Amino acid sequence: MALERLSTALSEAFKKLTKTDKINESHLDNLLKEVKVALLEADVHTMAIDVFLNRIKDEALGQKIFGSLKPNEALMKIVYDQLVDLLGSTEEAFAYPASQHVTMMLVGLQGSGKTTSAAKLAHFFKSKGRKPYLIAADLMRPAAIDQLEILGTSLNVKVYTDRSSKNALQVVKDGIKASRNENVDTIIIDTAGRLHIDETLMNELVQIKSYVNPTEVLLTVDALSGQDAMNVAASFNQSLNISGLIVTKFDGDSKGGAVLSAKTVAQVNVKLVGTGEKTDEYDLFYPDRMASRLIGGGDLLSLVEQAQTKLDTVSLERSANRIMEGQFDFNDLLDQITQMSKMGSLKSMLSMLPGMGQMAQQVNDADSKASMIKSKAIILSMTLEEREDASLLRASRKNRIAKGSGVSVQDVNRLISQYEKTKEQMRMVSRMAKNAKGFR
Ligand SMILES: Nc1nc2c(ncn2[C@@H]2O[C@H](COP(=O)(O)OP(=O)(O)O)[C@@H](O)[C@H]2O)c(=O)[nH]1
Ligand SMILES: [Mg+2]
Repeated sequence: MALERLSTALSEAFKKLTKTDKINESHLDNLLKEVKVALLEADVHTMAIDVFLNRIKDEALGQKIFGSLKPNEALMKIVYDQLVDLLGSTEEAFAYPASQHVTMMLVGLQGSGKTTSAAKLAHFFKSKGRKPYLIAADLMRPAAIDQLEILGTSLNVKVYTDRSSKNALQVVKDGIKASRNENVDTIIIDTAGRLHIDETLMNELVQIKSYVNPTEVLLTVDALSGQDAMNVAASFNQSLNISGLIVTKFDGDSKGGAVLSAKTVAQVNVKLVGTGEKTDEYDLFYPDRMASRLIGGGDLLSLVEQAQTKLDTVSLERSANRIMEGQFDFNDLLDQITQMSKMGSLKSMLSMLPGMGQMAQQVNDADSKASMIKSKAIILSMTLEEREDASLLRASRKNRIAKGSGVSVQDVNRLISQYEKTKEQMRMVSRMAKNAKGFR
């Protein structure tokens, strides 16, 4: 995921405070300094950074009673709450009543991902039982029409095209008229972009918007474009009053700061992130889940949701609940390993588990398969008692386990220390989660 470095920097900054019983202002200043560097590196807009850091400072200094939390946990909760706020609204995106007919318009610079995102939206709405209909109103490049038609066809979604027209507004009018003869309820309009914002483009878009009166005007911005994305967003917002952002190319090497800047700088919320070129590579954007991931708290809800199609969700939820209760033994670890091996990429899975974000970055999916098999063998060689109580694992037992699972004693030690570390992090996260409103 983009923002991995930010997530690492945040958890490292907090880790330094774990041994501190009382947090004073200089601890706080140091933490904020480190967070600031991390945010700058992630290409978060300076205006958003200032607002964010000031709020954390105000909250932390103003809060005298930390409840049952340790000070560093209380601080983590403050950072979490402010991150959620920085990331936008927690209102669910695109949650229209089934009976509502919706129209949306995609706008953005050339190459920012409009056409791809139009197809992703069609995919999304189809998966929600809606009946999407695409209109190809980018007449700048003939290839753009073909591109949308190919994507739409692959999704079995009707695409309205008029290759003879030079007038985008007319194409939209005709397209909407034609849609009335189809059994559709979600119209998605792909529009033309330019390399830079220009007046002709804006006028065309403003005309289309005022004719259509769309439910949503969605701006696509490329996560790779860094702080520039926010200037683009602010200026589109001024002319078109956009209803949400789609941050594309959130996969790959993008720094991803756009998602942390949008609300403060451009006054728009991110609604969707694109995570690949394919029509099913996107995620709805949930500020609370993203914040939780960023502070190393994982993203259990997404994990549970993603797993629903593939896994025994009952056991997964039970395991998530146990983790949230601060219980975590080798059986849980074994359970996680088994589930993960069913789900494909360990890296992406790990990044959703509390406290595992940093581990996720060190993971290489090919190596991890081998080590997963090894870890599983080690746990299976433990007795049931040992799996529930790691303190039983003294030297002679470790030798027996190593022999039984065909690995070295170092391997066993490695797994145990990995387990201890994870358990400690989870304990911290769960304590915090119990106190954080809306955390889970
Ligand atoms: N990796 C990645 N590539 C994307 C994503 N969204 C779009 N692209 C690619 O970016 C390029 C431009 O996208 P396109 O939809 O044609 O942009 P448009 O000019 O705004 O319509 C294409 O090569 C897409 O495959 C994304 O979320 N991740
Ligand atoms: Mg396009």
